[in-house]
Amino acid sequence: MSAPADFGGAGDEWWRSAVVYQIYPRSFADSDGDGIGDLNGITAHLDHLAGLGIDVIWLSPVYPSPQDDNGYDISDYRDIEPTFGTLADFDRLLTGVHERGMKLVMDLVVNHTSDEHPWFVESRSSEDNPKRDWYWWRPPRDGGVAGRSGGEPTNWESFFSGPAWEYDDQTGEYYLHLFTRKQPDLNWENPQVRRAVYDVMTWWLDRGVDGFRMDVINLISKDLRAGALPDGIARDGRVLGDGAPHYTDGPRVHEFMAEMHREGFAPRGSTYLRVAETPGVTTDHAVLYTDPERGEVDMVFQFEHVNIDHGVTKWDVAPLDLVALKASMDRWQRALATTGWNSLYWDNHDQPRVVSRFGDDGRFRVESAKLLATVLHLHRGTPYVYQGEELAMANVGYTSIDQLRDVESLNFFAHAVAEGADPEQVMAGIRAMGRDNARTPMQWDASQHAGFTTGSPWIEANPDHVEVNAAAQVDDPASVYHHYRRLIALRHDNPVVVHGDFVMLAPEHPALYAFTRTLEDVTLLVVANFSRAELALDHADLPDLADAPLVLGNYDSEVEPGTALRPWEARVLRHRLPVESPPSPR
Ligand code: TEU
Repeated sequence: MSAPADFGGAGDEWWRSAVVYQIYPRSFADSDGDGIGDLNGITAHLDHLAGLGIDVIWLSPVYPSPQDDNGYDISDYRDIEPTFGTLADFDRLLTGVHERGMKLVMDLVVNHTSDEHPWFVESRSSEDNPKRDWYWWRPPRDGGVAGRSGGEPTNWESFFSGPAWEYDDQTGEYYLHLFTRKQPDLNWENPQVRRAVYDVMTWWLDRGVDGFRMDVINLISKDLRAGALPDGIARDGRVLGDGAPHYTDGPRVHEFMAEMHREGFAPRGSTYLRVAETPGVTTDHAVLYTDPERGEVDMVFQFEHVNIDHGVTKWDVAPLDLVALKASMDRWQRALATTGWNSLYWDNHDQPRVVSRFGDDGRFRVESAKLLATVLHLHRGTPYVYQGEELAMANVGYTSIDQLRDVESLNFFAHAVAEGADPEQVMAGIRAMGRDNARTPMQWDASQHAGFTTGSPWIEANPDHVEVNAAAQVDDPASVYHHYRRLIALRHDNPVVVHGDFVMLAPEHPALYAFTRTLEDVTLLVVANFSRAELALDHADLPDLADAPLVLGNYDSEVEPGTALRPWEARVLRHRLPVESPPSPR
């Protein structure tokens, strides 16, 4: 096992050399046979993560929740969802994590609550309730009929299809929900709301957690500069419009984040990990969020590279354009090169599996999974591994909507089919992009339900678990799991991987992904072949590789340096810069 990241004292940015592992608790490990993952299941598998060399675990939400959006709809911020366990189970998990030298980061979902949260229950009860203003209540728009299509205060479409406003006949007003109707948006304009959020954060930090991943935190400031919330632009004569420009990186967001830092973290004597999930963020805003001088957060999850294969919507899937992917990754590497910091990820619980998406989950599943890991982990930033990514878990190949559980896919299917779309066509989009691809049970072994549960799982395991599973990989040094272990060790042992400057090479090449990382006199060169065809290393951008030793590759058998890359081959090479010859002695 490699040395863990340097967890120095206060003020030390330990997270720069760390690797984070994301757990989606519902799908990780079920200890009590109810078919749903739980905290004790996670505790029982901590050695899987310690064995990989992981530094930090990020737990997707485990709070009490009606589970309309699998826990991203929270009804109590200070307890544990009974299906997942108890606070005592949580404390045991936290102890187990800390005993292994790892850290634990919670998901903080405070753009919205559940509609079953007592705050919202109060808020909805009457127009003069003291918590009325904690959410976004608005009367029907002028000329609109309350509760009828077109009556909504703005034309914004929710992320999960349909209008972002729900009519509530209790008071005859609408409330805003950017996500499902069971996820009303909190009104961050109200200082009491902000205070309540900082109190929740303090409560968990006091309990010993090591930071937060902040869900859609760049959507908390809605644009009120025009007085009322403005309509968004609607494409192709549709009724609903895109509200994103009016709530993404809004006018007060940096003020709120600075206040959160001041109130939540600054008074404490340690360094936490604070990662902001920021859909639609620009590089300019990302620099502001992550500038250490400003102290807002440490890094952001940006979305540009995982939107590369989207058409007009995420469901119109385009083939991977490697040149575009490289251009995007390069842009972000450059933008945060001197100020700020990147998060590096391919997979999470909202994305399809990367080996199916950008790799080859057929004949070259193992090679392409290792290649994708190599390329990502050698960039500058903090890498995130999503559960099962270290095993090369793949998309399911969904053919029927009955196999799906995710509210986003179910809503999209219902809306699209109601609007006259061909169900087969709709399924094609869901098959490629549906979030349930990432949410099938973690594949522990080849047994029934992949060793995830002894009961009946809430969502079926991917049938490929008979081959793709942890038991088959942890003892096999040639496995994808061990490749991840080596990549993590490489980062821990080599400051160039953490801090080195990034330079993209051959940006226009359609199959070669090549770049260097340089720190002082050490240069690493990464060359990766995103194709099934052999690829000669003769591009003019590449240095002479004849005597560049291999640091890490994804094929078992070594080859002579400089020879063509095999299908989906990736090599990390130590590039010796030409040594300047000393002046010759007289
Ligand atoms: O996701 C926010 C988000 O913008 C997307 O990832 C979104 O789920 C996807 O692009 C829709 O196409 C976060 C959480 O990660 C996600 O699981 C939640 O559903 C969402 O916020 C609401 O809390």
